[in-house]
Amino acid sequence: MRIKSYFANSVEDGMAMARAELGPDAMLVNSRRTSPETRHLGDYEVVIVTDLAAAAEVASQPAALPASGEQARRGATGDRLSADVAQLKKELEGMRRAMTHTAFAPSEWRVSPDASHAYASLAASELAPDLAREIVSAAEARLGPPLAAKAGVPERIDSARFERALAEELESRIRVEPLLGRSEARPRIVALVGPPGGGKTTTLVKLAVNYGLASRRPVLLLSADTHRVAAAEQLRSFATILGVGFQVAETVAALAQAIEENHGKELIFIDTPGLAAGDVADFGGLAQFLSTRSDIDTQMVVSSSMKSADLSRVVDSFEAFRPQRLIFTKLDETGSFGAIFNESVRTGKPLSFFATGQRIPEDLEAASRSRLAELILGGQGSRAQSAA
Ligand SMILES: Nc1nc2c(ncn2[C@@H]2O[C@H](COP(=O)(O)OP(=O)(O)O)[C@@H](O)[C@H]2O)c(=O)[nH]1
Ligand SMILES: [Mg+2]
Repeated sequence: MRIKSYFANSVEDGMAMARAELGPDAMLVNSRRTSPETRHLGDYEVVIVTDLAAAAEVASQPAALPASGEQARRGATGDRLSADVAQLKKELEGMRRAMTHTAFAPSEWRVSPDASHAYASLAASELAPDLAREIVSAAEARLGPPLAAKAGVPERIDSARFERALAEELESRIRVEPLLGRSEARPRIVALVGPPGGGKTTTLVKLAVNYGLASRRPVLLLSADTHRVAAAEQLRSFATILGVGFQVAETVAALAQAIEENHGKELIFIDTPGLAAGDVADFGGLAQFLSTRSDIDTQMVVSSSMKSADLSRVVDSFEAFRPQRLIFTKLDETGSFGAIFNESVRTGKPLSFFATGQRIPEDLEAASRSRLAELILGGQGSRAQSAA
């Protein structure tokens, strides 16, 4: 960028001088009447720039540019002026950045860049705005009362301490229960419900291997998924490969009977049909059965790549099943993990397991608070790793 001041008796004359010296792309960015000290150089000071992008930025400055008697030489380069403009540009850039941040930041916050940056990253993880705000404020409160910061001067806070406080605030709001079964009830009976394609069957098999076969517990896989042809067959093949018991239950009565007959098993997993929101009402019998049996632990399986609003709708549509816990799948398919957090906070349901890929049985993790906080805080663009 080249900036020069020209002094002339009219703006047109000043422009003509500039074009003669700098070429046709010289652009006027500012003109004003000269001060009494510089009047002898001409009636007008005309500030010219040859870089168009810079011109656009400089032109937006309403304030007149400073000039002094010494530098005001007719047709001379305004070295000081350039320095002033550069300084002004820097300040403007800083202000612009601060304004973007404060557009997000609620006014009760300290003037802390860390806080507005934290808010921006939580928002980027798709954490609900009210939760993000609450968490950032709480993290700030952990740092103690604000130091006596001058008005408008950003308060310096210990960034590492603030990040820890932020992670702790996130973690304190996450409930996890990586459990299978209802308290003392034996056998442990787990039913997985959820929309189609969420990963119920895959996750069920992963759970059966990791928590059944791996510790030599007798396992039964029960398919109540008679909605789709071949759905039960998928589970039957897995059962055959794993060498565990398998039964299909066509009706609720058959399901109850299969459970009754297999009281000697330690773990019973029930696979259910994938239901779209509109189908849930058609499965009232199954919902009634699963939600009223005090020995059945019903868990809802949903994909973490769903948008928060859709997730809420889907989870709400399964309320007739009274799922006690949430299993999130496909963490490997998303870069923003806020929806998992939002939904767990909204419903008050604890998180039980995370599925992180298609590999059976490796891609399964017990849900952990620190893991989710880490994904949310460092999650943009990073991928979930498998627990294998
Ligand atoms: N990438 C990825 N794919 C998954 C995960 N869990 C399940 N899937 C895939 O999602 C598809 C549907 O899974 P399935 O278990 O049949 O879903 P269901 O209809 O709920 O029983 C299959 O192709 C699975 O391999 C996961 O955690 N990550
Ligand atoms: Mg299935």
